[in-house]
Amino acid sequence: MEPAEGGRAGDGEAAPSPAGVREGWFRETCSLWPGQALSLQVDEVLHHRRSPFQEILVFRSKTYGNVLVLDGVIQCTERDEFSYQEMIANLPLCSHPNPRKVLIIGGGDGGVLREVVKHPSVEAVIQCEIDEDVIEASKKYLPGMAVGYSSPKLTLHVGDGFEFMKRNQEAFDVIITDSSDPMGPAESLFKESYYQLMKTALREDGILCCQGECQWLHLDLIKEMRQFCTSLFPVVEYAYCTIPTYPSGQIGFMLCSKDPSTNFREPARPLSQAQVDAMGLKYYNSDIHRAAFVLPEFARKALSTV
Ligand code: SPM
Repeated sequence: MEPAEGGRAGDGEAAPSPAGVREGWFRETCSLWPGQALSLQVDEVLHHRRSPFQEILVFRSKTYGNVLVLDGVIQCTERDEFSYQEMIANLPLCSHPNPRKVLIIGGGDGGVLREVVKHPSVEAVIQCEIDEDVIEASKKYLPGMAVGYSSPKLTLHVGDGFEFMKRNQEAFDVIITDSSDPMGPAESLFKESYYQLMKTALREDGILCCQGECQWLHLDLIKEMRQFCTSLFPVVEYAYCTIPTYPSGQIGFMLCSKDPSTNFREPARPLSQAQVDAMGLKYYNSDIHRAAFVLPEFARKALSTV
């Protein structure tokens, strides 16, 4: 592989210099957040290859640990990943009275899986990730996230989440979709037909939680999603967390329940401080769960009309 500008080459098949790496810095630009960019200083490019689905880049950064980038967009850094992974896992799991069987769609780095298997009530986790190369890169360069792959609760399915759910109806207590952004391979995961399919794959009191984009950047998309979710589910909420390396420093979650009595804003199973400590949580606790649904006025107003 050709060395990237500003970074020494690591392993991987021959590939051109990683998009976005220049003069020792990785710069994340994307048409989904026009006119703004986040830059991280690169110590070394560790892995760069094109899988059948996307361009995969892992680099060691100066101050955020190892960083996974797919098609030029940051997916996680070792320094702040816990915020997103803990929230997308624990918001739905702590809202369900007894989650036993969980489906994760996407989440190839393993961080969400790591959080889900911590729950004693969870007996089985099925993860459906389409890109095996992301899993392998994570096992090698993001071991703190990929640790979940060694759980005996896991059945890993490398393949398409749509096809898997069509074959597994009314099967899951919780479905978590840990996807990249709505362009390229993940575009269909932000559409009504996908939410309809998740609904049929959930048990009668099932809950779903999906990567729900950022209120500062994608309010129209969030509004549209909330609209179709409300036509499918009796309970729908949007929550968010802070995370320095996603655009605008935040990312949200769309939560839907088939059970009309679900109240996402109050955890059905609050965690004691001893449980938070035992689970090694660094972002999620029951207070941040409640706070995650309290939106700034511009977003509250936009979404309350839906
Ligand atoms: N397990 C971590 C995978 C991350 N999945 C979400 C990535 C989103 C990246 N882009 C954020 C853009 C927010 N508008």
